[in-house]
Amino acid sequence: MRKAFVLMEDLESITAAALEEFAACADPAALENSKARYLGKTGQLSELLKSLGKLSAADRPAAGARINEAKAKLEAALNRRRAELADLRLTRQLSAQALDVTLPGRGIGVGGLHPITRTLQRIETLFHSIGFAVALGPEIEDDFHNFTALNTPEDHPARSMHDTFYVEGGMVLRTHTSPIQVRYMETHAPPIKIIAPGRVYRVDSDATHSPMFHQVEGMWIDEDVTFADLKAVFTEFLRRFFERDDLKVRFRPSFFPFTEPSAEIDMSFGGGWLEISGAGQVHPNVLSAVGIDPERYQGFAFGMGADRLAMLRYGVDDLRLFFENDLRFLRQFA
Ligand code: 2NL
Repeated sequence: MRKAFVLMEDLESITAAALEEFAACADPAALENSKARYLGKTGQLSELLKSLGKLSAADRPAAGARINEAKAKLEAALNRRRAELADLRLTRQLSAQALDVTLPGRGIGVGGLHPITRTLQRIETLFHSIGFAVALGPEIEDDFHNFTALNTPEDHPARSMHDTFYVEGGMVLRTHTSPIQVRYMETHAPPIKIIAPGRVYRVDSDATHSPMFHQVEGMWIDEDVTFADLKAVFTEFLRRFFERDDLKVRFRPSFFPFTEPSAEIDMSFGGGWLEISGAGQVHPNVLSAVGIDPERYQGFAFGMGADRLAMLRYGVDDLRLFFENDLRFLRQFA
């Protein structure tokens, strides 16, 4: 016959060991293994219950009750530890994924206008202040508006595929913004006083030529607009654009099919001269082609590269920088 107090001593030590072990388990898997060792079918507590039979009948009920109490106590401890471990896991997970809500937001960059856009706007503002309207037109043009109406002969080299981008249906990517002015003259009677800014395209690509570039053309047509008006208007424009009242401007004889007489316009720059534009009196054939009477109306037209003007104004020495869209470059003009 076994002594009840020996069994009770075993119960005490098993319970204490189980509680200690549960508390020491660092993860749910270890805890469940530990549970099996004490509360499982072949666990220490179950073995103790089986040994009740070795007690006297008088000792058995009290001992059985004590064992069941101990079992309940261990089950409660087990459940508490399960909850603790689940809590711990959640806390770890949350802190691993933690957002620092005190960090400043990434923000949306404020963006800025491209230096060529700014240059075009500046040119538009200056001409607008002396009465010129801004006219626009399509970048894909027909042969008539890009060449024929501009008194350009059928065999002119500018018409060759070597110089001009041809697209479907005999259309071209406009090689200048003159067709804007041709369309304007077709739909408006003089006085005509406009500038025509925009993208133009030529088969040309090196350090100083891009296949796409920007032009600003302009014209003033009325009954008595002369070459002297061209000189006054253009000189004033350049002085205001470059903010130099002492800027010198010179007109050299030249040739264009669409003007007669024609001139290249140079401005003083660093002790020398810099070619800045072409110009002239609109050719009578151009006026006739758009239905304006050349016996009654006359005036000047000019055409200049806006990219060149942007390079000069901002001190940029490579045209290609404008079209690479490298933000380190562009940010400087914002
Ligand atoms: C140049 C030359 C020029 C024009 C453009 C023009 C337009 C019409 C009629 C007459 Cl609709 N002329 N435009 C006139 C002279 C020169 O540009 O070398 N530009 C960069």
